[in-house]
Amino acid sequence: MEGKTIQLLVHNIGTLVTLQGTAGPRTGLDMSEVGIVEHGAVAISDGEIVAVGREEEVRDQVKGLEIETELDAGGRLVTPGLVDPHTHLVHGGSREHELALKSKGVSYLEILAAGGGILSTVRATRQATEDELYRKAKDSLDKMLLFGATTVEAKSGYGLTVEDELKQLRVTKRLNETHPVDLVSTFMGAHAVPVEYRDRPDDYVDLVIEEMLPAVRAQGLAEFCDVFCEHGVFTIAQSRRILQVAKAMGFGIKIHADEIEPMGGAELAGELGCISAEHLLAASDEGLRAMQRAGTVAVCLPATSFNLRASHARARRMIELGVPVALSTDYNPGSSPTESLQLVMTLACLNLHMTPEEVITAMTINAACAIGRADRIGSLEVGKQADLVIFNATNLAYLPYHFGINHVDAVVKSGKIVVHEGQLVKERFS
Ligand code: IZC
Ligand code: ZN
Repeated sequence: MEGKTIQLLVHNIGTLVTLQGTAGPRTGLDMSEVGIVEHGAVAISDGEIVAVGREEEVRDQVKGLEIETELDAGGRLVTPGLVDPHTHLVHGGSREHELALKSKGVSYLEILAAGGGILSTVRATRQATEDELYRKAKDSLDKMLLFGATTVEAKSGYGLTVEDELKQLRVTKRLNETHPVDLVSTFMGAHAVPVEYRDRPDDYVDLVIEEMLPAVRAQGLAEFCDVFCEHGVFTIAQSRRILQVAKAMGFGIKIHADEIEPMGGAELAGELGCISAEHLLAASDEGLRAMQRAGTVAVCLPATSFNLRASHARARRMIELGVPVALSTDYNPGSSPTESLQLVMTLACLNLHMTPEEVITAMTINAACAIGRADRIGSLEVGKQADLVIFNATNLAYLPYHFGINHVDAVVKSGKIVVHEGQLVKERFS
């Protein structure tokens, strides 16, 4: 600590949720241990946390050091920056016309089979320029930040040609370089079978394996590979082929599994050692056990269930079986057009029967594990990146309770105040 300058001291924190303790992913009862400190403070130097805990202790540790900025949290609630581990951030167009179809009872897979759904976003994304995709995604990323997200995963999968997939991934890279929110990039060429391949889906799988994956790898445009394993989309056998090759090439692997039909996607996630499996509404106990053995994180998406008026992931069963649970918006133009992790908090409490403590664990340390970032983010501990949120609330339960509004007062990203009094601090953006 000697000789350091304190870039920022966040003090007068009423309730400081640190998530200190088990490194994660957290399972079972550990998901309820959120490491609360009352009358807390966080000291930051060079973008990293150098002291965190009770205010007297933190002040003692930084005694004699120059403090550049002090931020008074006003006795409110502070948590680690929220981590959104599953989004389809970059895309063209929107699908509000599907709302009327949904309210009439037309299902998600019926809309897709009729050439709508994902395929209508594919048309809009192919038509859009890189700048147009960038501006639209930036607008959503600003909203995510305003709602408290400091790291966001973003998938491709609306190009479905080599060039259009690379175009989407380049937008993610450029946003990561210019926006304060950190992005983690996932290649999802196997998101739908494009119309050109409708009658020969295995040829499309070959294209993904032989051309897309090597191009994405060579250009360093994605860290993870994901597949939409679902009836009418990609089969278990096709998903296995793609993910095995991706793994051998050095990608981390993820799978949209058992969202609508129980297909054995959770079992496959365990078999292949996926870092995470997503949705899982219809996952069997056997599948969940396979995930538990492999340490695969279950990424639950209750805003999608809400919006599709579907059933809900069995989060309580997952927690009981020792599967680590994370939560995400699943932000996308079809099944979950929302950037708000705070809405997801409410839905997770009411529909997945999770407690506010489990919910914050699922949106911080466990979400960080789902994208391979738990060494840097997801908890407020010495040596980690200084990403935190000050909420206009005094306790954790207030966030899911008072729903449909934004409680964020301030966001600190890598030690810089990027949201202040609920507004973006524009000079922090390049
Ligand atoms: O655009 O509908 N579920 N993929 C799998 C999505 C939803 C995104 C979309
Ligand atoms: Zn998804």
